[in-house]
Amino acid sequence: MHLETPENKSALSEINGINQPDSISDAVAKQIQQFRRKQPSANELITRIIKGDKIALSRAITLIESTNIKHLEKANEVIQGCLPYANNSVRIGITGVPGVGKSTFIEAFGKHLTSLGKKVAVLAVDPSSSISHGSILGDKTRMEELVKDENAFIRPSASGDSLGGVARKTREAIILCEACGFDTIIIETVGVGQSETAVHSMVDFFLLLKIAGAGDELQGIKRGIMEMADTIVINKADGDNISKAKLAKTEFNRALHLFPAKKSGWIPKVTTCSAITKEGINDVWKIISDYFDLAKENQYFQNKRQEQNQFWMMETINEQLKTHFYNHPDIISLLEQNKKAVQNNEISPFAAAKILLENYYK
Ligand SMILES: Nc1nc2c(ncn2[C@@H]2O[C@H](COP(=O)(O)OP(=O)(O)OP(=O)(O)O)[C@@H](O)[C@H]2O)c(=O)[nH]1
Ligand SMILES: [Mg+2]
Repeated sequence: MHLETPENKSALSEINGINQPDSISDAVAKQIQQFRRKQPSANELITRIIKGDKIALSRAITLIESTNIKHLEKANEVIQGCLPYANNSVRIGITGVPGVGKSTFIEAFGKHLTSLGKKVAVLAVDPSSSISHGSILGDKTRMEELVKDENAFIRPSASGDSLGGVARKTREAIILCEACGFDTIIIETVGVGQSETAVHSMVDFFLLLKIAGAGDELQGIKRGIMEMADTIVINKADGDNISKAKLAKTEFNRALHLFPAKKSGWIPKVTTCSAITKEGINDVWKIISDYFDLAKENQYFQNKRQEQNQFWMMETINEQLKTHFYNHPDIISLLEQNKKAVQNNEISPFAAAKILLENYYK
């Protein structure tokens, strides 16, 4: 073997080692080291989350969102460990069509809450975010103040191809946020599709954000969403819009009266606000706290949470059964064959389903 000596130095040789080039700063080197550092154990994460450590909270939520089985096992351990410290919060769902001002509203509303001494976590359910990379992340600039607030935590929507999966991850993240000391959890969702129903089933209070339109306010609102709302807030009630917003408020109030009474005994309220001037933001919180006073007094709050827990147990079972079925190696190829056969009318859809299920259970 040819050994390198100082005399026959070659550029390919590193026998004497080389000095770090100046371009690698100590700070960057430290960051890289930290990045490569051993992942904290589940117990470490639990201890840190309970102490209110937001970095540990973020890391644990990342585990929840991972598709790696090992991460998921660890995530489950962390959730289990946090569970006794969770549940002590109010959970508020906020929905509204794109552009209605959800992000701006959450910024103003969240700041109002932290000024009252509350600790606010903002999460999102947005199944489309696998494409748009998280609506909250994209407009963190709209939550400039809240992002910097020590008593706030903002996390963009988990990505995923099924609403059920995204919703489960958000629900688990709620538990971790609560264990971390956040007493007000806001769940944002875009007012399109099925995601409102999923959010409605994980929150205590549901807020529908609207803007005053060209007069016919009720047009285009799905009845189901109106029915879920505990309050309708007409945003952008500023400048020339104030009188239109007031008219819209009357119209919504009238429409809400046509819906059957809520099990909670609560009569939904309509109010106006401006997320920009902050006018009316405190009234929104007043309405929400009135609701909580009522629902806690008449036990609806506690009962609804129990029902939701059962619902989520069933949902999780459904979700996992489906995932297991569709990822089963035998099923994947058999499914493709049967899809073609059904398409070519060689077999009925029911007979094909039977074959697949029988193969799965055998
Ligand atoms: N005048 C006025 N403009 C507002 C108000 N709230 C939001 N806006 C504006 O409306 C636009 C949309 O606001 P966003 O907060 O991004 O709306 P969003 O509902 O989060 O939209 P998506 O994230 O796309 O679903 C922005 O240009 C805001 O500045 C308000 O109270 N008054
Ligand atoms: Mg937004």
